[in-house]
Amino acid sequence: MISIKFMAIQLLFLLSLFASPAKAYPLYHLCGNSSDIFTSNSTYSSNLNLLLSTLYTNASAKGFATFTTGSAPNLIYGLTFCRGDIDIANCSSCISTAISDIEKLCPNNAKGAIWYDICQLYYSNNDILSDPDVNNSYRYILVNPNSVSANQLLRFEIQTIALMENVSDLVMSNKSRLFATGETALTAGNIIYGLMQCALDLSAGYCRSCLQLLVGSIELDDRKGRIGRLAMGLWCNMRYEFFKFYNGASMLQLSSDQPPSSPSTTNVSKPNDTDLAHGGTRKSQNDQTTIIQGMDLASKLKIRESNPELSLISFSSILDATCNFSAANKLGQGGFGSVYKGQLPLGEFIAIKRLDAFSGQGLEEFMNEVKLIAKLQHRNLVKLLGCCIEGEEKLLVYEYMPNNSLDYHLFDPIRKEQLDWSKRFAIIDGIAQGLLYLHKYSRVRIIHRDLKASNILLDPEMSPKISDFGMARIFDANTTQANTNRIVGTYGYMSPEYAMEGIFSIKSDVFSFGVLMLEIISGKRNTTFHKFGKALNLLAHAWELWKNGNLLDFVDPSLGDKIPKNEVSKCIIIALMCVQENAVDRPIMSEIITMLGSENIALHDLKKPAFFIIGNEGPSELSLNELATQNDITFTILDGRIT
Ligand SMILES: *[C@@H]1O[C@H](CO)[C@@H](O)[C@H](O)[C@H]1NC(C)=O
Ligand SMILES: *[C@@H]1O[C@H](CO)[C@@H](O)[C@H](O)[C@H]1NC(C)=O
Ligand SMILES: *[C@@H]1O[C@H](CO)[C@@H](O)[C@H](O)[C@H]1NC(C)=O
Ligand SMILES: *[C@@H]1O[C@H](CO)[C@@H](O)[C@H](O)[C@H]1NC(C)=O
Ligand SMILES: *[C@@H]1O[C@H](CO)[C@@H](O)[C@H](O)[C@H]1NC(C)=O
Ligand SMILES: *[C@@H]1O[C@H](CO)[C@@H](O)[C@H](O)[C@H]1NC(C)=O
Ligand SMILES: *[C@@H]1O[C@H](CO)[C@@H](O)[C@H](O)[C@H]1NC(C)=O
Ligand SMILES: *[C@@H]1O[C@H](CO)[C@@H](O)[C@H](O)[C@H]1NC(C)=O
Ligand SMILES: *[C@@H]1O[C@H](CO)[C@@H](O)[C@H](O)[C@H]1NC(C)=O
Ligand SMILES: *[C@@H]1O[C@H](CO)[C@@H](O)[C@H](O)[C@H]1NC(C)=O
Ligand SMILES: *[C@@H]1O[C@H](CO)[C@@H](O)[C@H](O)[C@H]1NC(C)=O
Ligand SMILES: CC(=O)N[C@H]1CO[C@H](CO)[C@@H](O)[C@@H]1O
Repeated sequence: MISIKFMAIQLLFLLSLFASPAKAYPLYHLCGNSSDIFTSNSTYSSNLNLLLSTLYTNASAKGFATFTTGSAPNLIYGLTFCRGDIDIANCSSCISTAISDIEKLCPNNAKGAIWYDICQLYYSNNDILSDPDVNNSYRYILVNPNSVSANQLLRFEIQTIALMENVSDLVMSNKSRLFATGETALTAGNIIYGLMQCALDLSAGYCRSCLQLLVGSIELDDRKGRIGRLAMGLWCNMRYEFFKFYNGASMLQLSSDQPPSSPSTTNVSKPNDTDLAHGGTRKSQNDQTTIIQGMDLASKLKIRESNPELSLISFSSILDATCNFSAANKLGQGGFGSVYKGQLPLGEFIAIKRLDAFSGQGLEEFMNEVKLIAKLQHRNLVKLLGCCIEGEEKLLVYEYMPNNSLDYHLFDPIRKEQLDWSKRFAIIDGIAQGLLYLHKYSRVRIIHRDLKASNILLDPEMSPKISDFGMARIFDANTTQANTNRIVGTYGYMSPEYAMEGIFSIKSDVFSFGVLMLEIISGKRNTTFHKFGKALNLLAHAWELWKNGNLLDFVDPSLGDKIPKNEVSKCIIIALMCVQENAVDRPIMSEIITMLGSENIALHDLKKPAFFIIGNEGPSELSLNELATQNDITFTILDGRIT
């Protein structure tokens, strides 16, 4: 497979190309390299004929087929499938065209791949079936050169991504189909139609990361708001257009223009800007503000566009909602202030963070930060609904999460029983997705800086939502890659470079993520682990077990012994990669997600993690020699693979 040249291309998207669906027209093809040539009338040649004709026959039954034939060195693997909305007759006709085209385009070649609008075919003498293209590196992208207007760009991008994310969810909801379509109205009469698909039999984790990479390509395109896009990998594909290009009704409709389903308008007064600027109290009670809640993303955007100040909420309505910040309403104390539960006049619950006094930032700067953070929308981030500033009071209003935070479940001997491995894995994966969005996919890079179990909230389905993201920004606007003299965060989750020198980057979040993964897998807090007569953290323990080949001893006993051992081991190893002492040795979130979604991961140079001994003065690094002397361990740098 390596020998097929990597090719991610963007061509002008010619609508006329698809004007006549009856005639299959190849969009693109790839062949193996010159050393992959076989001779005519060879065994390989007859195996390939058998493979292609079997793929054709089998796919003519259900629109999808894989097949393997021959024995080494003439072993050959193949995969073909049609778009999920295509009927069998058109499907077999497309595959038949693909077979005759590829024989002409890649004559006597051991490898080939060809894409059409409605079907695709791929074969190779490498085991592409049990080792799919994990990074989705062979992909083909066509874009429509036309763009939406500049004033629709943001809304188009967010709405398209929301649509495609919803469609991806639907793809994965039915394993016997792995295909979905959906639509959403950008403006009245301007409907975006989207389609996503994975090859049947692709594992859920890989299907998800495969689709995610394609959705990610929307934002990586310099934000040009291209009105149509077709992205095809070998194992999954995606397309959206402003016209309906698929057969059948859309399987999902993402509402945008219809009114919110639940009443969400309440009469709260909007602070008077002049008053705010002077830190004074507000007297007028006449303005009407809508609290953005209980609506889908597109409705929110619409309202926000037409009313940019909308997310301001009056202090008096917050006092009402929280019974004057009564102790009974207090949910907890976070790094930046206290959190209260509140209830709006119409009954909806909200969570309110009352920030500790902070300095160094003007009102306008603070508001800009809040607006920016309110734009971040991801299923694994807690939604910021609004804010309130009055006098010295600064409050942020979030959606309320009834299931409390992860630490509440994870570190409780009874409640942790509910967190079986599949839930824990889904939590790890969700946190990774949210963090990737913060680091990479959102419009600004956000470094969380205080990722820990108590900052992971759980929704009713126990799906994780990162909270307190963006707090670092609010507290210090100058923090994207610099040093900080105010070290926020929690010892134990902090990377060494951050704890010691105040240097932070996306890699310090990766470190915290690694600690969090280790906690989720072991069910133990970072600190409670005792070894060598000192409180030694989980990292050292995990490393020691990995070195000694007893990795599974690390796992929380309450998970029982029916865990998928390979997956669990893989997760511990990924966590160890994340807590590497040197930031450059740690993976980035997109790599972590790829690893979480694939069966095999390559281990390059896994080095000792950063060890801390927790003392009264905070963390101090335990040198390798010191640890080795204490326990007579010889550390070695390991390479290898787990399967
Ligand atoms: C062709 O691919 C093979 C692997 O299939 C690789 O070993 C070889 O170096 C490649 N040759 C060229 C010329 O790229
Ligand atoms: C392959 O076999 C066919 C018929 O058996 C024969 O006509 C043809 O010349 C052969 N080709 C080669 C390259 O040997
Ligand atoms: C696919 O082809 C193989 C080999 O001919 C056969 O054993 C298998 O039953 C076929 N599967 C389907 C779904 O037709
Ligand atoms: C193939 O697809 C076209 C366009 O969707 C459709 O009109 C036609 O009926 C299909 N052909 C068959 C044989 O179903
Ligand atoms: C996947 O991508 C990662 C990071 O770019 C790279 O290190 C790795 O070799 C790739 N794996 C494959 C199988 O191409
Ligand atoms: C779209 O996804 C969001 C976030 O996961 C979800 O809340 C919403 O219900 C979905 N909408 C549809 C129509 O499926
Ligand atoms: C899943 O997909 C199959 C194949 O299209 C379909 O027959 C079945 O009804 C779907 N199941 C659900 C629950 O939608
Ligand atoms: C809001 O105020 C208007 C008039 O000022 C009133 O008619 C309406 O009932 C109020 N809405 C609520 C939810 O109190
Ligand atoms: C805001 O308050 C100031 C002073 O109290 C007043 O002069 C101004 O007219 C008010 N603005 C609005 C829009 O109500
Ligand atoms: C909040 O305090 C105000 C003034 O002290 C009081 O009038 C009001 O009843 C209190 N509200 C609640 C819900 O306790
Ligand atoms: C951010 O940096 C700018 C210029 O580098 C400086 O003027 C400003 O005071 C800084 N703001 C904070 C909150 O440190
Ligand atoms: C020493 C240390 O860093 N302990 C932290 C471990 O994690 C909990 C939260 O789960 C923090 O509260 C501790 O401070």
